Amino acid sequence: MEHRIAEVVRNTKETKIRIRLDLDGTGKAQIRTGIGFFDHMLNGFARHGLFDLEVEVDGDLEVDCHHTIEDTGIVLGQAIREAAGDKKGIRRYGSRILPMDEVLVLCAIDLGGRPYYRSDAEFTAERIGMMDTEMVREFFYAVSYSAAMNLHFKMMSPGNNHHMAEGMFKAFAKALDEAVSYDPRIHDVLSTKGSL
Ligand SMILES: [Mn+2]
Repeated sequence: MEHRIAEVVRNTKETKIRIRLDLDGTGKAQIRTGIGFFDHMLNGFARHGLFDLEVEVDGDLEVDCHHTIEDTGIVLGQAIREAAGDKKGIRRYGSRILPMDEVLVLCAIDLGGRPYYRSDAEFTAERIGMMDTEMVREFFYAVSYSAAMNLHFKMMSPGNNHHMAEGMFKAFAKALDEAVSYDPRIHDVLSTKGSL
């Protein structure tokens, strides 16, 4: 089977970003965003989604982490959309309830071509390492509109903020892996419209 790969480069005055995504990888990651905790999250996303992922970001961290994280979400969403291609034969929907110690988080996605983001995750700390916790929402919101996917999170059991963020990234990885995976019974695009 041919690997579904996308490489996206985006350069602005605030950030320079290159992402290469292989949806049919094995979980190899090379991540460098300049934000340690964010690297940790993207590594977990690649590893647990079994995607091969290269992320190089040169962002205006002298301002704060906002542009770097939001723009990485925009580019990752674009890479997901491009790599998924015409979406023929894929399951389209994916979901996962993922535990991380005391935390339990649900992620559900639909690669149906329309963006929507909803999450009830509320963090109690302002920051995890050098990453502002409010950027978790900004990141996933950017991914959802840029990939044109419905993306929902339910924080079923909140707890340690590191566990909450990491649980969300891993649940997203598992849900996306399912949504882009092939079902041999689906020969065309899984939609009554005929296209996604
Ligand atoms: Mn961790």
